Amino acid sequence: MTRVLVVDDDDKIRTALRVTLERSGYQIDEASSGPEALLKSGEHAFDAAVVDYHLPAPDGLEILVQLREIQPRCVRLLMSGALDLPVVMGAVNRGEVSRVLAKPFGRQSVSVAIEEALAARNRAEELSIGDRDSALQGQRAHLEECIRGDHLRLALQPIVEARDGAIFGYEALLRSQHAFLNTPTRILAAVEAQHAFGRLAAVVLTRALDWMAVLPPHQHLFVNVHPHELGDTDAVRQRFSVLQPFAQRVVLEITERSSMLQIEGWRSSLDFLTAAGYRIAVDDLGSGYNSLSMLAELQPAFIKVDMSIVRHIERDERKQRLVDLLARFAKSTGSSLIAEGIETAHEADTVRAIGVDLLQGYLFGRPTLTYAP
Ligand code: G
Ligand code: MN
Repeated sequence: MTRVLVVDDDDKIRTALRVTLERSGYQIDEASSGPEALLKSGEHAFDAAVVDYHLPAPDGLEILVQLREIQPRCVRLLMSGALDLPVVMGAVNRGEVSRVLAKPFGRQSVSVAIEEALAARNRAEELSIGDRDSALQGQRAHLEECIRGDHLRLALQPIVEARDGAIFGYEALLRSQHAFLNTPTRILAAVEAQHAFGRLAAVVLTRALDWMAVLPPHQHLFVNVHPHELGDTDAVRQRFSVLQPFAQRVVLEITERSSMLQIEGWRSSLDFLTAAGYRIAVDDLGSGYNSLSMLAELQPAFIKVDMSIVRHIERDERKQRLVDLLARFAKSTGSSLIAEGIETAHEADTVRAIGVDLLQGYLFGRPTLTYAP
């Protein structure tokens, strides 16, 4: 049943409205003041509120503005006299009021106005659901086009040895030539919304295979793996079979940005991958996510310190202490420490002196779509 809150300080008008509206089949609650109205709107959900403008403060408009916050779906009708027109027009234009009942009004016109306002609300809600559906469908079409249409590439960024600058390998970074899904963030958002992590992963692994055919045989390829790809171990086994001949030279970078440890099946997938010869890197360590537990759980062969810790490390003793701690942790657990996002010689010199094994960043090379040794 449609539930209506009637607010007026005039007892006679309130009672008259109750009688009329009850006759039209509504359930009525009454309030004689703003505070009482707001109290009731905290207790029950109303479909509509019919409020007199002329009330001792808060006036009818102020009540409706607050009601919009408390119950956004409740349609708001304001009863007002002709003299209030300028104020009331502003409120309608700002969307604070759905309908105005200009006094004096006939009894029937109140229920007609309520019905019209409710119908308008329902139409608007259906339209917005329709909008959301068609946006999702458009996104699905774009993603499909992006994946099937061969728009995805892996750019290579060098990772060099700290001791002599020799190229140890490259990180493969997703790039897109699609007109709309043209950044990694947009692609990942679409993949997440469309539950298409496995499909993206399959494309990435195929592109990674292309690079393995190009890279010199002593160099490594670091491939970013999204935790959501790891939920289905059988699918993982199948997808990675194309890269199997190169497993010893492929490092899988896993970030804790999306909380892998909560994904069921990650451990058996990683057990399979490490048994197959792939090595694991913990990515973005220090970026503010829960990566310490990843270090404890994964026993990674590589640890990548996030660029936020590398930035201006030469001026910051605490950052130096932190990297020193990680360098000693890496040494004692048999893993290699990589510093990411190095942009200046100062940063490179500082992390090298601390004992970081491998360096990556614009200073040594930007990601490029062509192989340039
Ligand atoms: O999360 P992950 O570490 O995989 O992200 C690497 C990102 O950092 C890539 O988008 C890459 O283009 C970017 N990047 C690589 N080197 C540098 C650098 O030296 N400085 C900055 N600002 N970004 C970098
Ligand atoms: Mn990475």
